[in-house]
Amino acid sequence: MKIYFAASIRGGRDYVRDYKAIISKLSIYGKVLTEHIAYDKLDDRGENISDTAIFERDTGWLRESDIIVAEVTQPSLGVGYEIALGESLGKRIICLFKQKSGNLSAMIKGNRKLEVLEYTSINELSAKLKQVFQ
Ligand code: 6IA
Repeated sequence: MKIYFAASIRGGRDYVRDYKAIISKLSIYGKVLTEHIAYDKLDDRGENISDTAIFERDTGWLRESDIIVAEVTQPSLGVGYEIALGESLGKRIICLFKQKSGNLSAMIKGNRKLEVLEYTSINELSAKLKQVFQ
């Protein structure tokens, strides 16, 4: 099972600790193609990669993934784009939204093709992910 995990990068990094915990939970069920999303300092990786290369690489991984899990609490243009691309490719898409963090966009909440899982803690989310993957 190849899992494409999407989460905010330039949209803001307020929830990076949650991203880390979510990736660790997802790893139980398959190979997370995008583990770098949880790196504390993406800019310090020393990786000399252009935005074009990031786009080509990430959309390539998205195409080869079996499922997309998008953390949508922090609004991100890139994550929104990845969700729409995944939908157009017919992928199963799970959106994770941390409750009490504002109101989720109607473009996500209102799309019946997306599965939205709301959570307040990683333990709670962990149980919900178990149901998704089993
Ligand atoms: O608009 P955002 O930056 O918040 O979009 C985040 C989403 O786009 C993530 O789900 C990623 O899959 C993808 N993405 C955007 N920027 C990067 C990135 N930058 N690396 C990997 N994926 C990305 C790294 C910059 C670093 C080498 C300096």
